[in-house]
Amino acid sequence: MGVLNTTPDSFFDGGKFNSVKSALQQALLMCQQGADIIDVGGESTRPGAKEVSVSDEIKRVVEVIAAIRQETEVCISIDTSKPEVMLAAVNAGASLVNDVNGLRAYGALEVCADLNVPVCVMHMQGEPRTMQANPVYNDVVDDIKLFFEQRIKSCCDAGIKRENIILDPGFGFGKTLEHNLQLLKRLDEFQIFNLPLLVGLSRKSMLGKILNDDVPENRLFASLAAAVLARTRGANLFRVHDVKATLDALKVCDAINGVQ
Ligand code: 7PM
Repeated sequence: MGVLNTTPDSFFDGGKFNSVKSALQQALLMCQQGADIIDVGGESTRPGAKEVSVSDEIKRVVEVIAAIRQETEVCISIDTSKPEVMLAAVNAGASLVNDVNGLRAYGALEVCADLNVPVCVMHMQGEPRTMQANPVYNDVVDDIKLFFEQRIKSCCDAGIKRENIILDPGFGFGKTLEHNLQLLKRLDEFQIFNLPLLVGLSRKSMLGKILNDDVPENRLFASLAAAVLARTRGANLFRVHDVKATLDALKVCDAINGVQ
């Protein structure tokens, strides 16, 4: 899954892809490099992000999704927590909903059930603006397992098919470095649900903390190491900025896993 930020102030792509044309170019490049999914995000609720109205967010993502859809058949996911944006994005050609809020917004479960699309349910403790202030868990893996159990039940009760659910522990979302390391080390424990596991580790600040490097652009090699480690513990989908590099690393990983 290649990351395509349409926000003018996104943390890595930093406004480079804020026009539809350059967003499309970046999407096509990631497809060429082997991405199966393009994750289109236009949210304004991330830490430090500027406030943008729902209608502006819809306009931005719909334009980009429509442009990608015109050029390729690639699966497009919409990275949003807002049911209005989910609906508009799927109508414009997206076929997967990626929600960092785990479909907890009012109306999100119902919209996704109606749309009958796969959903990525991510764990986040707290909310983006304050989540990193003082994250606390009893046991981070056990607590997130319980969260997944509850969200899977809510999804199924709302009419979302169980086979349409993807789980994501939400690296960096209301977690200390210790929590993130624990999650990565014990990622295999989430295989109990028998559902696909998505991980977003690409260029995240947890890697910056390990490297003692504040610059996201300097975290590619650390991101590849993290992706490989996640793969050996059962991750199925990888939300990344660097598609070709990650795919190469994962190919080596899978080749070794396939050997007798
Ligand atoms: C600021 C804070 C900017 C966080 C960007 C981010 C994930 C995701 C994101 C993830 C899924 C980033 C994040 N992360 N969706 N969207 N899983 N499913 O580092 O880990 O890209 S945004």
